[in-house]
Amino acid sequence: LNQKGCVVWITGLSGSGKSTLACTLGRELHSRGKLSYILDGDNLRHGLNKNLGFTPEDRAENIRRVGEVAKLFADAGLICIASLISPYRRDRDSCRALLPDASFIEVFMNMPLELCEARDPKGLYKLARAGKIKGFTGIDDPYEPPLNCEIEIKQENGFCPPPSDMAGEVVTYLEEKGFM
Ligand code: GGZ
Repeated sequence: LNQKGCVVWITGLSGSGKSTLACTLGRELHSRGKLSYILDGDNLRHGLNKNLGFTPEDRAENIRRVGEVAKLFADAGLICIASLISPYRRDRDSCRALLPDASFIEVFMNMPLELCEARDPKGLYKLARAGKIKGFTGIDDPYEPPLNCEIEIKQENGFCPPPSDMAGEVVTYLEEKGFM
């Protein structure tokens, strides 16, 4: 019985495809009989983190809480998929430090801002450009790309890989590292 849990931490801009990857990966793991749980930043902000905004301090607290919860799931033997912008390197690194070596798998959705902004699924970039949202990641708040992530997802020949390919890449990594 393999019960070694881990955290798959998906970071990237709003609209970079984090939630889509999280969902696709969750379904793929389920179909392979692996227990997983998705912690999605946007969802958690309706409950656990509803008292937090988007100042650097609030984002740090948001990431810290999700990191602690993710650790609990991993301790319980699950593959915990966390999907948050998590724009600041030090906040992500603090979460990594909570987990045993190799069980924090950072996945960087390295999509160009122009692509995310063109997608603009909720119209938030438009509002940010108009100055109606202040401190929006990628517009007037920084995104610090990982320096040594485990997996980087990016466009190839100008095309975004299909979510099933992205999830497949993560699954292969999890297999190689003995998490499934
Ligand atoms: C970034 C914001 C902001 C600001 C609201 N900056 O793409 P979405 O809409 O659905 O998901 C984003 C979500 C970000 O929540 P996270 O918990 O992932 O952020 S962080 O890790 O930085 O704490 C976005 C929406 O909230 N949103 N205002 N100013 N994204």
